[in-house]
Amino acid sequence: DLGYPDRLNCGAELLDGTIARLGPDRPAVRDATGAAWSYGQLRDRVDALAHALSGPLGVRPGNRVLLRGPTSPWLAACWLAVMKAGAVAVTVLAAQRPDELATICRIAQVGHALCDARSVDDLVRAGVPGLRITEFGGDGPDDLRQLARPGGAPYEAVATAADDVALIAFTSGTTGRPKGCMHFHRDVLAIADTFSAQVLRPEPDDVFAGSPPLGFTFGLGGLVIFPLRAGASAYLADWGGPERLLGDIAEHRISVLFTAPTAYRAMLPALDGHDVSSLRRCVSAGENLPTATWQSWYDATGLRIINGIGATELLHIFLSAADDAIRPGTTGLPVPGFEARVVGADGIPLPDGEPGLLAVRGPTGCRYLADDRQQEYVRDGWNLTGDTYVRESDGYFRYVARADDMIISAGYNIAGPEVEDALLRHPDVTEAAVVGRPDEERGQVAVAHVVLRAGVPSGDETVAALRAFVKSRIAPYKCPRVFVFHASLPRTPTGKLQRFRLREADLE
Ligand code: 3SK
Repeated sequence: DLGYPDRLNCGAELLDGTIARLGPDRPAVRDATGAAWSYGQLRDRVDALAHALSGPLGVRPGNRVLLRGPTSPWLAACWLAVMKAGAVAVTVLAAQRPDELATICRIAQVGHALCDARSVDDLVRAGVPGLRITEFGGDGPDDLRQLARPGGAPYEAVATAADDVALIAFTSGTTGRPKGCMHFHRDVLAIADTFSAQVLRPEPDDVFAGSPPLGFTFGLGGLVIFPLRAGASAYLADWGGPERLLGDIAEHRISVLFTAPTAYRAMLPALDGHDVSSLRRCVSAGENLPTATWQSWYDATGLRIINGIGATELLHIFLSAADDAIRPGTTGLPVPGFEARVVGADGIPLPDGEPGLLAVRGPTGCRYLADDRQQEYVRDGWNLTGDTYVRESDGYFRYVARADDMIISAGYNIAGPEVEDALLRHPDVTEAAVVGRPDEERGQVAVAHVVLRAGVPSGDETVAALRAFVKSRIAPYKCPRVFVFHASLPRTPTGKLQRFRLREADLE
């Protein structure tokens, strides 16, 4: 029990609560255009936006408000204003296309949208009946920035209940129909008071930055909720590639970095000439972190990546470890406040060392909006994340694969991520995904989809070298039978590998 009162508004807690503790003058958010707002300035803008929402825009507590745009201080301010106004934020990705946006608006019954002027076309094209779109970030006379000029009266946050819905975050996983995950005001604070407070332990002088967009709860937590709860600041910008992120780290003295394994791998060859000495915490989530990537980042920077697994259904990270507790090759331990176990298909816990389904429970949890997949995700109060894990005898949790991604070949179980880790240790490999292909004789065979370092030929010699390399590191039966070379691998807008697309392409 995190001891929250029955009446709780997470927007007010994150802003006014932090100002009450640390004063209004500390830096809060900044961006590449030179905008740099203190906590007091951020609150002025948020309050002006909240007045505009509850006044001329006619948004009432409980109304669903879609938020869309590139990562920016204005997008963060709009999210906070929606919270303070007691409305429900429906966060979407700038990358989502009109059809997806229309589906989300229908499921979440969205009536209002606050949309960055740069991302408005697709939302208009979605043609959502009755949707009132207000733009922000532009210079037009109707822009929200004009409606919400700072300097007015403070806004008294709506006295929401701790378990009123604050946000609906959409996920379609790596495939499938979108599902809206509802999270309460208390959930928003809970992720800051568990993973962030206990594993990251940020200080007010920390500067947060990273690549996940605010429409992905990994980014919303890491770049808005965690820094504000700690009285720290955030540099808010979209992912612009490894060079840009490294430049931003040096220029803005970033100390807490949130990104995914692919971005750590992409930054490695570009590290030379960039000053990353300000970094003290590097968080990786969104995908399995191969040990090879952890080790290369450690060798190059001396920094131990904090690995974590989270889910939109649980809002943020629930297994992780920091500092001396980090054990490369594992995800870590349940974040204080969460419990985790490995269960069989019948939901009964398995002995340590045996692979099974990861089951988690804690202060946050899955509440799908009007979706009967709820019964599959939550059983007996435990959230089944769809990941296969092993719990080691010392209590550490080791990722094996997504439950539906295990390859069964001639009776052997092959976990794609273990083979990918072996491949990624080869200096010529920059990305790897290992998936199953149906095979008459063996049931399935493992196929390696590989991105090679620029200039490395993709011929038989490379295949032979990769085969020999993998066989020298893991049991030879796990070595892929087939190698396919690509310029890049298919990913979701949140950066997750789309293995199903590789499997489908392989069958064509
Ligand atoms: O989907 C994920 O992997 C994730 C990771 C960290 C925090 C939140 C999410 C959704």
